[in-house]
Amino acid sequence: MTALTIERVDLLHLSMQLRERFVTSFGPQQQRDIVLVRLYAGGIEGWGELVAGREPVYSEETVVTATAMLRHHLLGLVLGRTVEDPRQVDRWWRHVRGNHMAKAAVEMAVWDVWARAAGQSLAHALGGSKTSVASGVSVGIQDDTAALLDRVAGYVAQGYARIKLKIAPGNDVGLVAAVRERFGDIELMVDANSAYTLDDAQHLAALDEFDLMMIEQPLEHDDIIDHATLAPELRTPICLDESIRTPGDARRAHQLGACRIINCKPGRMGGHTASLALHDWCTAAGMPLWVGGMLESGVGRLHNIALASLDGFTLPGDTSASDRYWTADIIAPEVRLSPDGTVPVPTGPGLGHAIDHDRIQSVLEHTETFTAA
Ligand code: NPQ
Ligand code: MG
Repeated sequence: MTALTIERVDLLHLSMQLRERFVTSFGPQQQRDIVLVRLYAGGIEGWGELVAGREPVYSEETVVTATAMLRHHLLGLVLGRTVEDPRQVDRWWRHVRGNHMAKAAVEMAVWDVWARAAGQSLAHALGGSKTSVASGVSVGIQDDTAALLDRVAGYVAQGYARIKLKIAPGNDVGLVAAVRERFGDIELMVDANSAYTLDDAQHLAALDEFDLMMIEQPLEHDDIIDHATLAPELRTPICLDESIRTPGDARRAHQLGACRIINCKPGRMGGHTASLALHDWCTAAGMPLWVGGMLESGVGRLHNIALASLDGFTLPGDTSASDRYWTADIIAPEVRLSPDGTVPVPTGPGLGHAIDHDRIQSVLEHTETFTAA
């Protein structure tokens, strides 16, 4: 493998409107501030996406903190460096704590550039062999039950492999009952994004009769102890999202019995290398795993699909089609759902779809450029 020297990094600041409001227990989202990383190495471009939100609601990282970390601490550790293997990148910033989303945005761009240089798809470079990945869809909280049933009907008709309902106190058991009643035995799960406490254990146990695949992150974002207390109170398996930031978190959660399933988001884990480590640990432990989503543009979406092509991602991901979130995505072609509820894993070099530069221009706010000193 040839060595690539990282010559330049551009941060492209985009403002993209969601096609519809997405309401979770964090509140409503209508727009995403997306920062793309365009990394040049050996004369080749690689792309990554910062998945932090404008507000620190999903995690403490935001677009402002993550871009500050990139400017002041992280980009200086990559510019001018030579990569033989993208697994080296994690070691360059081993003395920088946390800030996984900021790190992932660059680390994943390095994986893309490296795969392109090797003439391989990113999926292949990561060790994936699936040609398509089962895809679910995450449905936000709606104004009323009728609106939710309409939304779900549309996604079921498109063929999504499972439906995930966002829940919060006051919008939970009744919604699940209504969806079960109308759609029968579809693959169904819920995500609470930390909206409950241990005092709600009895209430959450009322979900047991609906045979949900899992309940995602019912309790605090940074807590695995209370999840371990809750787990035996529920028949519904607990899946952890926010609480799992390292492979060690997964091992400890498993040891305590805090979860039976894990959602892997490469942004939350700090990139593909850490996600592969989580994947390998889960495979060895027999822990079902799937790839989550952060309302990504096409760049982050294609990264998630490439990762989901590994065999250990055994459950459908939040790897929805571009049109789930965007009226026009920034890649060509866009990601499309097949009638069998999967999305294809691209086979071309790197991410495998072209970047739509005209679309990027139309949502671009400004660009910052960093070069090796
Ligand atoms: C989850 N995503 O699994 C997240 C939550 C989420 C697809 O359900 C801005 C940025 C708003 C990231 C809202 C899905 C967000 C966000 C929700 C992530 O928990
Ligand atoms: Mg979640």
